[in-house]
Amino acid sequence: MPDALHVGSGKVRELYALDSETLLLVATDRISTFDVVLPTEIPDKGRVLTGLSAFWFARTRHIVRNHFVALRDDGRSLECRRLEMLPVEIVVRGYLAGSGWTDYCATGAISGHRLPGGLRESERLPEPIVTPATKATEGHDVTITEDDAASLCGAKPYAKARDAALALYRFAVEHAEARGILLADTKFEFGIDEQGAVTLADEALTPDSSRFWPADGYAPGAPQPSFDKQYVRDWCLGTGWDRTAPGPELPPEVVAGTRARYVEAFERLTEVPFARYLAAPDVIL
Ligand code: Q0Z
Repeated sequence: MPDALHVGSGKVRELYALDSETLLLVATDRISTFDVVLPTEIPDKGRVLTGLSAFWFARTRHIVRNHFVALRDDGRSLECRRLEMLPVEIVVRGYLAGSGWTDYCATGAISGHRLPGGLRESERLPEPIVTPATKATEGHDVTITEDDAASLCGAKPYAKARDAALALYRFAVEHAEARGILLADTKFEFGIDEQGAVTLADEALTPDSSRFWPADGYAPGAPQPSFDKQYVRDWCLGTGWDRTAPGPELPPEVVAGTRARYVEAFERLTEVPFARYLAAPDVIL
């Protein structure tokens, strides 16, 4: 990236500044499981995630404005407007999974939302709930109440971001369900643009920022298999790996099987053949 300044790294993404008002988000082919980045890459995983983000940005502009500026021809890099980020992540949950299930079991509530008794793991909630979290620089994000999020963001910006997050989630759930994918939960980030407007940022509605489950075989009462990562998780645990770094190298058949699941998610959700995206990424817009 000779003409860009590196400004940040995530576990599987890199962030560059192109000029004072524009950033470049680059999705790599790195994959993490059980919070460990594996030594083996999944070819095109970054392109799948960037293409999916761009797809959702292009189709949800009627719900809320977003930071998207352009897709680069490499298919994995997205130019975006630099925003003043809100200091919380906005998680929307439609099903009881992950830390939501853990919190419900311990307290009967998630992020201050009191839920009916007797719900099972992975069960659909009566209504989607918003469970904001602080952004930890290291370790796990911490779920906070909506009142705490409103104090951190300002009441009006928080209310706008939360309403947008719920509307985005409902839109994506309906789109995905019609294509055989359950969107159990997802995490959004918002910022404030130069005009003071709450704006959707970061990646959106990708398998790395969401739980995608195959609708086929959905059965509450147990954890559901991840649409994209289940093959990697099962194989890694099958080696006897203790979930500490470094993770195991993946054999070629596990790499190929996992790549195929990411590409399948892309094609089901976008209805664009992945080869067409690779040839000309703008077909997704
Ligand atoms: C996103 C992140 C990544 C490391 C900052 N439009 C924006 N304006 C200002 N800041 C951001 C954005 Cl998207 C922003 N992150 C998350 C992404 C690598 C961290 F690729 N941090």
